Amino acid sequence: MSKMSKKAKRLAPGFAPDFAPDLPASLAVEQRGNIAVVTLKRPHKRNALDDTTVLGLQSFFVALLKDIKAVVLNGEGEHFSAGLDLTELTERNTAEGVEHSASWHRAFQHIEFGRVPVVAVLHGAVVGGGLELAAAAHVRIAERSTYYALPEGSRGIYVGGGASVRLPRLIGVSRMQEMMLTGRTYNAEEGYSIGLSHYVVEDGEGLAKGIALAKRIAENAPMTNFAIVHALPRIAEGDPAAGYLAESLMAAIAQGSDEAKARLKDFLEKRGKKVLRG
Ligand code: 1HE
Repeated sequence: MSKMSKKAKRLAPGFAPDFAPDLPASLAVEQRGNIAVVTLKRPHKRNALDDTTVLGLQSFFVALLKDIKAVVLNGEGEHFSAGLDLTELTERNTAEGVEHSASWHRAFQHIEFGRVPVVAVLHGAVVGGGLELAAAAHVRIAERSTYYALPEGSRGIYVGGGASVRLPRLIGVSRMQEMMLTGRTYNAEEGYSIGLSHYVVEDGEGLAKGIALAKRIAENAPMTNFAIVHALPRIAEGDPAAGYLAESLMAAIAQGSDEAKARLKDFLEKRGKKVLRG
């Protein structure tokens, strides 16, 4: 077991053995009865999702103990997540780009089609890959500070963490196209009205609401939750595998362009625009 996982366990006493295997420092887990609360813990980077964090999420959801009946996912600091860690994107070739996108798909599949329902508690920026992560959860609660955007368009890249499949389910293809084309941001209330969240709550109240909903979900019969999580989307929508493959290919092709490289360099060297509220 790594040093980091020991640290995560020390921070959250009462874990069953192997409850949080190999968790990176960018994730914290706390068990509250039959609920697990997972926190993105990279606030100095606005919870940007690097490979280590994405793999850590996958490990956590794969290894979930039997007595956990629902998970709450949230983020520390001012923002839920600033999306993909752009420092990791600069020098990938096309094959590496496809694999990178596929690795997000695998990790987020373990959230969407894991053993238990997941409630995401959102605040601040929920942008790019941060929105893709939120979309993999089953219930979304937005604090009033939440804003949503898909800045991939302005960075010269394309979504790669499942948004092509999951976001149209929530808001429709047309709204997603418009968001990406124009760089539009939606605030918490607007996001609620178009289907990005199921609830809007006051700032600071999201976690309590998330835990309350998770406890309610945990009371359902396990097979009912299994059917809702695993069967319902497949019955309603068929198999999205072709969508993920097409997204990985498009993400890798877009990332490989000189234009993308120049724009990512601009952000990392502080010339690119931040994703601010509309
Ligand atoms: C980052 C990232 C990041 C912040 N990757 N390092 N995502 C974006 O295009 C969003 C980019 N981020 C922003 O627009 C802003 O950071 C925020 C509006 C979210 C927050 O602003 P602010 O003023 O609170 O923070 P900051 O000063 O911009 O950032 C603090 C630090 O976090 C700074 O690093 P530092 O070393 O200078 O302190 C930033 O560089 C760093 N940081 N966001 C890397 N995203 C699977 S495909 C998915 C594709 C995408 O997700 S594209 C969308 C990427």
